[in-house]
Amino acid sequence: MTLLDRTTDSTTTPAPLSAAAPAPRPADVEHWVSDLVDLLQPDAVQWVDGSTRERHDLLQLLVAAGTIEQLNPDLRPYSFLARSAESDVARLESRTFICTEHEADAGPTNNWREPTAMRAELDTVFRGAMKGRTMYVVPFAMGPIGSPMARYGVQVTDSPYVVVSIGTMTRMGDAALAPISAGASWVPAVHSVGAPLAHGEHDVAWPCNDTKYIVHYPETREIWSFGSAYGGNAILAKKAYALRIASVMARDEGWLAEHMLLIKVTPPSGRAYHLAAAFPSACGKTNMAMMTPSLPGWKVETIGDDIAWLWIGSDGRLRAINPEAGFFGVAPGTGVRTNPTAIDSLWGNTIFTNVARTDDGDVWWEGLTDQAPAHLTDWRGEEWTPDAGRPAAHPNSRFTVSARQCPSIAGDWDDPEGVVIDAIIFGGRRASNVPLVVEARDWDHGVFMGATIASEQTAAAEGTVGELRRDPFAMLPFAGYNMGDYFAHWLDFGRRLRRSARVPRVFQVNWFRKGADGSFLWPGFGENARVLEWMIGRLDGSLPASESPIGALPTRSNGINVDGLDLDEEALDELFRVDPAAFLAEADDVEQFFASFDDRLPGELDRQLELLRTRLRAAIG
Ligand code: OXD
Ligand code: MN
Repeated sequence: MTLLDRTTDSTTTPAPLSAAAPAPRPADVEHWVSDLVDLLQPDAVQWVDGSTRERHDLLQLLVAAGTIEQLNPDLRPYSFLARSAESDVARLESRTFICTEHEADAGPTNNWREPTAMRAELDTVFRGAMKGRTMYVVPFAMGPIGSPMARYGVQVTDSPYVVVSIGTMTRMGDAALAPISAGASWVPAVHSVGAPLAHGEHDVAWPCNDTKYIVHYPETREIWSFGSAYGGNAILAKKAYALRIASVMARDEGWLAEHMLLIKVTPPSGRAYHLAAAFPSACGKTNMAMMTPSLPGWKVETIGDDIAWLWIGSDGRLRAINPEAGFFGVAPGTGVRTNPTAIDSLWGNTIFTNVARTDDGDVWWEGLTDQAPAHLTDWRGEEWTPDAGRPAAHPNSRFTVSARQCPSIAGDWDDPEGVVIDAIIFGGRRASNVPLVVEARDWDHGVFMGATIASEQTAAAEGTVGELRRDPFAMLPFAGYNMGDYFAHWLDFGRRLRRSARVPRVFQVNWFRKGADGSFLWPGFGENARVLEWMIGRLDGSLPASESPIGALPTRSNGINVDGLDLDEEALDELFRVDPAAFLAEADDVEQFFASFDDRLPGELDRQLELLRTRLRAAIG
């Protein structure tokens, strides 16, 4: 058996042969790299070209270092398992900083630090941080190269695990360096695991540092990350660039950088619709993006599962791209039954992190199959049996795989012109109150819906609203500027859309409403296609709606198609029940949340809240 069984190329262009002439290095990037060499003091510098040969060499290096192990190639060709340090398993919001001149520009939802003080602090932290290691210089593109929406960056990192991850998640290497050489602007991103090696010191399998920083300077468009190799903290192209820094670029340039999945839905009629949907982390975005619809003749295809960039095209229509090139998905809960498409995508060429290993060298996690294997090696590398009383895979364990491997990937997923968006969906995890689906009255009401998204941190007690975390637009940890200004930007974007060809409809969904016995009322997953069917009926004008104080709901007689579903009348009523008193109580909670934005809250959102209260009071009578 050779280590190299098969590889895929995650770039949009053929992988350059390693023997080909290297891409010209832009002088400004060279200059930046040379300053960083002085600061970080690496033993060597390697410019990453993005070739499959280079990826192979890095994977070999990681196997030799014990960071990853190769899985059984007969079961999971050319795939690997990484086990992180126990302290390095998730995004660290408490160590994520937005450094703007004025605190108010970061806003109440971000950790603010004064930039000069932070630069001085980081200078100490990063000095000599790469001693004993290689510094990789990693050019990358977000979005299809050549797209008017593509944006570029260069990350330096001392983690080969991070390099191969960036290789899957972005268009990386020479293909991205070429537009930078031709003058495209680029965002500098510095990453170190923060574990310098003394001469002759033996490395650990997962180097990292107990002190961590994920620092953003939105005004100068820079990113500095220290101490972690976990994806969300270390693949800086993703959350740090494509959301936090890009949200600021989007505000300044008149577009939107959003925490949204993108799908293409084709009903039996054959006319395709494109939808963008924002859900907070861990609400099933990847499952929805790869949905296998239960309705005969319906097709859902994947464009993106986490991030969307939206803009008004030269035709005046709302367009979107997925700036990423791969999926960094949460493994637990992704199952053969619940998301067969994701499971098919993971057939090979996949890096798994912190999942469990089976005795025959494959992977397993909670929810992959209904029954756990009798024996596993858990994510910490310890023996595990089903009676262990602890999960075998870390709850935030991940798979990293190229979008091209997804069997449901849409033909237009990497169209440089993007896809035309027909509707925007907001969702959260709500055990009570929020109906299965409701349509906003107009764009501004939709912005109000987005601004007030909440998710329950814990299951709600029967009939009452549970512990809520407001996660506006699912962007709470990802907006790189004052969230009040962000709301204003959305409202302004709507005004520009209104002057253009068509304003997309806005919907709110909730797959997670529970009945009196605490069980989910709605089956979810592929059955969510029934909700898409209703939305499309609204878009093409074929389905009526009934007005409610919170928006338009499906009608009882001509609403959601529940044929063949095991759903009794009572459950259906409960799924759509709007309790005006409970919503009035929620309006008070929203008022408090809005108050935290002080004078940065757009007046229109106050107005929307008052309009809602008036409609709710009228409903009570
Ligand atoms: C993610 C997240 O990893 O939202 O996508 O945390
Ligand atoms: Mn996400």
